[in-house]
Amino acid sequence: MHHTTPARRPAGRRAAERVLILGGDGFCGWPTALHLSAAGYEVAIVDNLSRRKIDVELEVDSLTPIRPMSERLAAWEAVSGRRIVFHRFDVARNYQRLLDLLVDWRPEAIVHFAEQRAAPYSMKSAWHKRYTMDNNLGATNTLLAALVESGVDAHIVHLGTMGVYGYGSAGMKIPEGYLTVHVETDDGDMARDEILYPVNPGSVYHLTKTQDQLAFAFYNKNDGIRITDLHQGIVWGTQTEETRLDERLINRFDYDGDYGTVLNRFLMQAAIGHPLTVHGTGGQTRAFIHIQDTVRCVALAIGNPPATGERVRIYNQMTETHRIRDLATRIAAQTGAAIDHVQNPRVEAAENDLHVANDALIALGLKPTTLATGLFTEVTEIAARYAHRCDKRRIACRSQWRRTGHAEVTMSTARNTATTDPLIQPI
Ligand code: NAD
Ligand code: USQ
Repeated sequence: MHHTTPARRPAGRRAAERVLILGGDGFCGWPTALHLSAAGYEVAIVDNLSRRKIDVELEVDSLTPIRPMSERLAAWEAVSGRRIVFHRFDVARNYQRLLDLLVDWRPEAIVHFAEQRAAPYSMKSAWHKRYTMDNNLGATNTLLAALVESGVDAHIVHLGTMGVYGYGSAGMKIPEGYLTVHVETDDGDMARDEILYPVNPGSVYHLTKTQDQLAFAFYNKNDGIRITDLHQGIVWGTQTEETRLDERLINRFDYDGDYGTVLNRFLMQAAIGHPLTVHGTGGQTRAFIHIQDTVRCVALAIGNPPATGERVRIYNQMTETHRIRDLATRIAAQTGAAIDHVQNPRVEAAENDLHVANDALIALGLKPTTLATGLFTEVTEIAARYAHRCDKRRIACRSQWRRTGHAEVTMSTARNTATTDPLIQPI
């Protein structure tokens, strides 16, 4: 291992100059890397390209033609004159590579996107549950342990999820991470405390994010690691100011039953004349944010790091909430698409209300981009333009949260291959 002396930073510079982006080839990570590079940060990406390999496993591809990493980076340099460095390795498994990189490059901020992020993928089979847990908890703990070992005082900005809270609340707005509780002590007094908001994950993927929270709380308390955990809602949209500069920079667009998220799926379905696939009654209410706001929020978090000794900061990174059937009705009214109420493959509440506090990012200067016809049009146009790349066989959500009958469970346990998805084989 060779260690170089870090370049000295001139006094009076901003909170971070060098930003390491773990998972920087993904849907949120790539536009974030470009946004930060355009803003003048020195950016390096780490990614093991697992997301591209999962496309191979699922026999699907991003609707938009994403380019190989070397082409992406060359295009960015040609367009902006700025370089982004790429390191290909597995954050969960390659501790030494990560440690060396931290010690050599000494980033001031690390954005952590490097996790398996699809709830349906995490529920496909025992293999997928184990992979998601191993990968996500492994990546987070490896990062935290390596950061402690390196002695580098970098601020971690992690992408968490609104799903850690579940999607209901006891008649109150979901606060930003912490809940104030009043507890009766043994001598009858009332003690006030703040605890992490009780978790209520809806999938193995969401479960990993609830466990990430505990890891952050621990390393923050024990080692003083400075962390901002962004509890993000469902991201929609495709392009940002930077990704639309050149077609070779285009962002990925997932439409398949595992990785496609609901609003982008509906917009894409409308564009190709497919009925909108509402799960059950569509009474589920969820939080949303546009991809352009995702990259702005990450930049705001980097620019406003916690002080030394401060507890983990948790921000709810969402701009609005919508009921699924209302989204479908709105898109159908605009495009003439049909609505199909399909059987819900998930175990989730059929109807819920959702009220969320998001004051912290607004106070830092976020100007929310809310659902507007113009933005719908942008996504629909992207979808229409690349409709020829759509494989309609991949639209249905085949990943089931629960086996349907006891007999099936017994059989599946014996063979360890239970699945309704013909693509899934035990690995
Ligand atoms: P994505 O799958 O497109 O990107 C994740 C990237 O991380 C991929 O490029 C993948 O190859 C990489 N990666 C995964 N495991 C890795 C590992 N062990 N080592 C190195 N690289 C690894 O997902 P995304 O939509 O960009 O999401 C990024 C983060 O934001 C995730 O943590 C996700 O939970 C969170 N998030 C996403 C959404 C959304 O709607 N997309 C919403 C809320 C939160
Ligand atoms: N749904 C439909 N029809 C579809 C697809 C989904 O009705 O065709 C429903 C689902 O049943 C669910 C809701 O839409 O009730 C949202 O599903 P989704 O796939 O859009 O989002 P989800 O699985 O929750 O996961 C996504 C991201 C994940 C992130 C999460 C934020 O993939 O990484 O953490 O959104 S949140 O939802 O706030 O937890």
